[in-house]
Amino acid sequence: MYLSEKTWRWYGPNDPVSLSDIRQTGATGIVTALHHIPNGEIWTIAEIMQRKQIIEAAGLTWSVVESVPIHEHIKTQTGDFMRYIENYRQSIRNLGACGIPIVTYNFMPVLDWTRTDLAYTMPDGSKALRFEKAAFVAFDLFILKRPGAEKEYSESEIERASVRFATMTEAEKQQLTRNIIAGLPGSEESFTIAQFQQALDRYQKVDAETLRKHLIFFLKAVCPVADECNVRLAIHADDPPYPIFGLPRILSTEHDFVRLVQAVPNDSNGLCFCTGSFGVRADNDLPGMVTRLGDRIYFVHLRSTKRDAEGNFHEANHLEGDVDMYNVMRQLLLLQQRRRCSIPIRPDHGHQMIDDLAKKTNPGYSCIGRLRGLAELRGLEMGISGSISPLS
Ligand code: DNO
Repeated sequence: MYLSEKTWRWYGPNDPVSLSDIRQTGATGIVTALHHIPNGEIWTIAEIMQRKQIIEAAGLTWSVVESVPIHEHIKTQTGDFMRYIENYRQSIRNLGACGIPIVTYNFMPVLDWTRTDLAYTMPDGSKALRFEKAAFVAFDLFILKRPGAEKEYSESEIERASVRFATMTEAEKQQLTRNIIAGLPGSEESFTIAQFQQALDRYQKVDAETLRKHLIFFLKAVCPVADECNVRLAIHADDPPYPIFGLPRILSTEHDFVRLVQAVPNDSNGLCFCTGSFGVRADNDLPGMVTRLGDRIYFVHLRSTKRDAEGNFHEANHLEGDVDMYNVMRQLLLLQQRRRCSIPIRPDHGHQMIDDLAKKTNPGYSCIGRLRGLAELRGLEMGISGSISPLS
């Protein structure tokens, strides 16, 4: 029976969760990146090996890179983008030479994942990440004051945002601004308001189809190299999975990914299947996506979100919320039997809870909440594995 490989995201030597902590979680694989290397620069073999040795000395394996970030110039095809693509190819070659088999990345313009509230109190007293629509719109309209933004929202959204903004204290406005543009863990970019507007302006001529063309161009350049050195690329879903700040987003649905594979069929062109990101859209059929896209799923983020009619969502416990985790896990297990391999999974975004409430933690990446998530997911997997035949 092929079971998933249990992995854990580690932000490197400064992460408050240490490698020896991670060994006690039940994870065997590490998901990490060389966060100190500036976006666009080459990851050298020496740097990769140094990190790999630290991980192996702790009795763990470096299973996945998350992420080798894509320089903004590659997304907009401006400036030195050909040099950055060449650098990316070299980083992939170097990772391949060091035996790191999977590289996650995303192609979201300007911002990586986005939330408005990093400490939303759940009924049980733990803290969750949340995307609150009214706060987000209030930031866009009344703090950023993005030209033309009001055209993108309905009257009732604008009304709710105005009411919300009127109740915010100065400190809350600053906190909201920081949450949105100062960069969540792993996003590698952080902006002031003025820099942020400039970064948005660079996309004035880049609509969704242009951005998709740029992604395809990038993959056509990088996938042949990745194929050759046995590295698999895994694109992460947009989070949230729709356009924000007037920026295009092109990896929000099953169809988006299918189009990418049709354009670049190389084996290395794969998906990081993130149930929490895709799951924010009710029209994404998650268990069905595992079955249909399965040959290309090289890495999996397991978490659940709970959405409401106003467009808010928060991170739910891993087995609750809108994600049908039972059927996702079941399809994943069947997929691994069909492919005769283990696929790395990681528990994503746990709640801040218990002792972690008093600690400084990376938002979404505290230890105990993810430990709970991993334990629940392992139990679910084991239970389902007992009910399916290894040959099915
Ligand atoms: C958030 C993460 C993302 C992800 C990148 C992949 O928690 O899932 O930041 O790492 O989008 O490039």
